[in-house]
Amino acid sequence: ASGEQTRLGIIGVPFAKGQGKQGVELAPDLLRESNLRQVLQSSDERLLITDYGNLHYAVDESLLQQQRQHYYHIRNYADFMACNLALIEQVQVMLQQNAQFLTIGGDHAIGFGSVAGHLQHTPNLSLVWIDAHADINLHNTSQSGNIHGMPVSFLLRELRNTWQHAALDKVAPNCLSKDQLVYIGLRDIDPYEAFILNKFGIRYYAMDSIDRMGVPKVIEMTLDALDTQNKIHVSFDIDALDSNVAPCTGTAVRAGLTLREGISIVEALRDTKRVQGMDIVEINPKLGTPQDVRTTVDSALEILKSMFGYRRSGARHYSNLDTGIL
Ligand code: 5AB
Ligand code: MN
Ligand code: MN
Ligand code: MN
Repeated sequence: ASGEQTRLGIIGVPFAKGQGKQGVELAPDLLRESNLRQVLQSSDERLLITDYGNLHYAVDESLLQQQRQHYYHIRNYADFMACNLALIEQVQVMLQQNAQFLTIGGDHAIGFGSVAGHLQHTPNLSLVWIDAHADINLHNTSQSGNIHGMPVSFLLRELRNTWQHAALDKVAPNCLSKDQLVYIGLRDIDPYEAFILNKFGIRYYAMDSIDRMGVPKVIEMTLDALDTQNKIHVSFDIDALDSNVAPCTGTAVRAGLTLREGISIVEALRDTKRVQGMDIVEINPKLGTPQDVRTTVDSALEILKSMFGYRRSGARHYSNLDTGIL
């Protein structure tokens, strides 16, 4: 019955200029070739999937001027902003036409546009950022100049004024409040990022918290912190997973989440029935052997199917199985 279908929109964002390594731009098409659609569809027959293809953007002169005048010390600011402006629009279109959306990166610089677009459609939003890194550098605190380490700083109300030349109040007037953000999986936080997290009292469950409390407790505390009226955005950086299950990523850090822990987290978030948007980012098929690529893509597919319906317990929607055999 069409009444119970859930529409899911998918956009690929082959953006690689948030960091220095070629290859992340290949991930959207690689996931498609790896049967993403069929994997999701077989995890829940009620999904009605629309693939919007890959995002295109054009850089205009005013952004180049912003870059030259104010943000010349970070790499590819104009491309970053142009891509994210397009993504902000695209996410709103997808949410007008679908109940949920999935953004496939690309590097994590696109987390800004994906969440910002979501916020423009749904101002009361909570964000769960699953990552080895906090991605909350400012243009003047980043050691690398790589903008994939900065997207969260564009989203938070409390940090808006640090990007005073970016016209954020015009391009993304709705922003996230710090108490509606929770990080999970961190283990490589830059010193100034730690300063920001502590100054604003941002909640983060780094790997030591997972070790001490385990995933169920961390999830419980995460969900306790988030407003139960809010929709949820989950931004999943594949480098949150341990490099033995996700070797192909640009900034791999060892001793990360097991695949089971990753799946548990995503299943628990899914069970809230409040997740409305998700990103999967930083898969780089140019790093590692063909076997490494297969391992990384398989892990990503496991994470995605758990988010969009698959249950290890076998719990599922049965109507297509009720064919009269029993
Ligand atoms: B990712 C680092 N903090 O700013 C920086 O993969 C790494 O999206 C950022 O989480 C990693 O360059 C960004 C050292
Ligand atoms: Mn990240
Ligand atoms: Mn990361
Ligand atoms: Mn990374």
